[in-house]
Amino acid sequence: MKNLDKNFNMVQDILNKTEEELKKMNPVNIMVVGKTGVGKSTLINNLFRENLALTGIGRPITKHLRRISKEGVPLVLYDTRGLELSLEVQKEIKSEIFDTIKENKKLGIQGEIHLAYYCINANSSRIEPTELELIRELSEKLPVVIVLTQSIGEPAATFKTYIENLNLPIYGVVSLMAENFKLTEEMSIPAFGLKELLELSFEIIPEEAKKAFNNAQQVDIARKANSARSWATRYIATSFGVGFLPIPFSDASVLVPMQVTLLAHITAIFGISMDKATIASLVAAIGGTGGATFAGRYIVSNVIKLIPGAGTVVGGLISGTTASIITTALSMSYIEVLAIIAAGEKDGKYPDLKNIEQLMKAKFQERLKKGAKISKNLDLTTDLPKETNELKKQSKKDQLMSNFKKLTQRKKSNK
Ligand SMILES: Nc1nc2c(ncn2[C@@H]2O[C@H](COP(=O)(O)OP(=O)(O)OP(=O)(O)O)[C@@H](O)[C@H]2O)c(=O)[nH]1
Ligand SMILES: [Mg+2]
Repeated sequence: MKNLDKNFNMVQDILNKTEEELKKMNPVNIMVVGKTGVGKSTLINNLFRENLALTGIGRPITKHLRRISKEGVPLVLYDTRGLELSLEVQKEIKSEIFDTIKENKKLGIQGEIHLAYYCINANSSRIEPTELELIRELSEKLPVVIVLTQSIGEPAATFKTYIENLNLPIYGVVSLMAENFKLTEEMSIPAFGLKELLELSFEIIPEEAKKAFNNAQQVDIARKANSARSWATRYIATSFGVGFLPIPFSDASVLVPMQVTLLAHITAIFGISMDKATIASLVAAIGGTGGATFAGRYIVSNVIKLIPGAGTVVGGLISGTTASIITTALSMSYIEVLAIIAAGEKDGKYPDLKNIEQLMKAKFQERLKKGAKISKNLDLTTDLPKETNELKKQSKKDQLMSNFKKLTQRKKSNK
């Protein structure tokens, strides 16, 4: 374990592991159907991370179908084009759509298309028979949600009611405005409805695709944080719960691979575009090394000092509780900071690295103190209640005293 202390590059490891996790993640596959200009790309760019319709790699898989994906985002989109053209073309598109659905179905849960958004401009106020036919036929193969795009005011609401009354075999109708709609220089209609679409989609897609969908979406950051928190809590409980044998401080670096796994998995659950520099700042905040090279023992010995009652580094032990306080503080503060970064990223703002480092440091210390407070009745080197240890010490003293007395009495009687 000693060599782990030396030049252990935690940052690169977190990045590699996150990438590995992402590769293992089943992607979520969504088809986006609708005439040109209704707002398919705008919807995609606002619902998912990384301006996918703009920056993703679009590859034509048939004449009228494009497959959009991007490395690091576990999402595959199928975007239609030309639906507004002649009936001839519409027929072609239809057969392309159904062929693609069929082909993908053969690939199993990982490759099949999980959901279709059928986009209609809310201001069109009418839907053509050919579109209705396509929606009906599509619904036989996939769960379909009708998305009413660019919804404004009363006419959009009336159109929604009209569509709902058609009793189509769909999963729902969602009205939305994917991006703030500017009316004048001073006035705009704020975006709405994306969260509703997200929640409905989560109900529809199979369990296997939910993790990827949560990673790819950028609308509900709290949802990402909650899912990361509950995973981390479970991981920590199983790692440091009953059966964890206290480890000597000198072996503290055994905790580092665990911490790498933890941070990488949290990053993968969250779905966030972080580069090496950002992770380095986060790691520097807790390791205090200021660089990418991370020494496992350094964090433990420095962190231990921050936990009241955790004992001293020299010759001490790290109990399950101490390990769990450190790791919980690490994960929870990391998640808090990721949430802040993600919220900024959505608005195209990237926080200053120095600020990230300071924020992480502050959150981490706050969490450590909180953890130590909760466990203030425990001896943090053994996990036994403090009173028990006191009692043990007392009884040891008593025994020594009585032994001493016996000895001195024996000596006296020998005289
Ligand atoms: N403000 C605002 N504008 C929107 C919204 N949706 C669509 N638009 C406008 O409509 C235009 C067309 O939207 P796109 O998202 O490109 O439409 P599309 O369905 O992808 O069109 P094609 O790629 O040609 O099939 C955009 O340039 C926006 O100006 C929205 O939610 N808010
Ligand atoms: Mg488009």
